[in-house]
Amino acid sequence: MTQEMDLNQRFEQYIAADQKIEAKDWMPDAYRKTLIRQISQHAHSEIIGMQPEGNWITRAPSLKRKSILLAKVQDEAGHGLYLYSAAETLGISRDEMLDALHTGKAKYSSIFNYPTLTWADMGAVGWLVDGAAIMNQVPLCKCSYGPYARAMVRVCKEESFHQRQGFQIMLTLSQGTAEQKELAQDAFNRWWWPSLMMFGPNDATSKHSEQSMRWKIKRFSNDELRQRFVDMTVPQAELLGLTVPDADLKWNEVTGHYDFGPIDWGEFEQVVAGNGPCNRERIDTRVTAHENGAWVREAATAYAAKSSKRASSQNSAA
Ligand code: FAQ
Repeated sequence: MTQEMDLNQRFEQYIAADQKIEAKDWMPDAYRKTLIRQISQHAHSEIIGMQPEGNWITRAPSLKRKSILLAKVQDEAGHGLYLYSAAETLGISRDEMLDALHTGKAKYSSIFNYPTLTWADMGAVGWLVDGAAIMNQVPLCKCSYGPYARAMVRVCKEESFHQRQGFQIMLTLSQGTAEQKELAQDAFNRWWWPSLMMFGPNDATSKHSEQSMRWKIKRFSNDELRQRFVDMTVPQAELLGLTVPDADLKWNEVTGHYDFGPIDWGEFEQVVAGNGPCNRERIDTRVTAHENGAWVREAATAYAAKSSKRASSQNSAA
């Protein structure tokens, strides 16, 4: 009991001193549990997030756009892998995490349950979804858990490239024909509110924020980050010549921030509960891809077993 108290005290000292907690360090069960929850949800979001954009690889308007989109979608797969690896350091296996995703027990970001209807959606997703992801994830580079914080550094660099390529698609469309500008506006209209929902429930109802901020997993609350995102994105929309789909949006001289209209939390809850426009399709596609990849996993396991047998027989011969 006293030993646990000492360990806890040391853990708290590390957190207070902004020192990283590493995989082999003692940590409270609840800290471990919430990290597994957040990191695995984050990993699931990255790999499910490949689907809405993967949908447009075969229909990109040029070879250049196709290769850029292909590279972006591959980056998201890589982010999933770093994050699954970071979560594994906490003592959960990749199979357990994937099983939770496939059986609907684990969450992933609500944003990926919306359809990508036109090419302009590739612009809107890059600009808004990756933009929101960066806003949320840059502070995670300073998360108290070392393996998560380090994974986020590379993820953020790549997300920042993704955001710029999305903005560039929006810029091209909004400076194009009237029809192209209309496509950009339509995509903006459909992705704006779901992007604000990505930051999670408002501070009054967010159940994990307070504790996660105390542990320095999260550095800012959901509402703080959402507000920063609005403040950053509105001038970008002006530059594009697009209209933010919010009649209540206005600059507030007193606070120095944009005021924005109410978020439809009913819609958010429905999407998180599995009833969004594409929830079923996303999981079905993921499960099918996993099943189709069974032979690759079996071959890789057999190869690894053979290699380690060869290595151990060479060792014993030497
Ligand atoms: N969707 O108490 P809080 C990307 C859940 S990656 C679904 O506020 P917390 C890259 C939450 O899990 C995007 N569920 O929770 C990309 C919790 O449920 P639980 C993903 C949501 O953890 C771009 C409950 O509501 N990014 O975009 C959502 O303190 C383009 C209560 O919420 C991350 O995961 C939501 N939007 O704060 C890829 C970043 N929001 O677990 C492809 C890391 C909340 O009790 C293409 N995660 N919930 O069952 C975080 O920063 C946090 O986990 C939050 C939520 C901010 C998402």
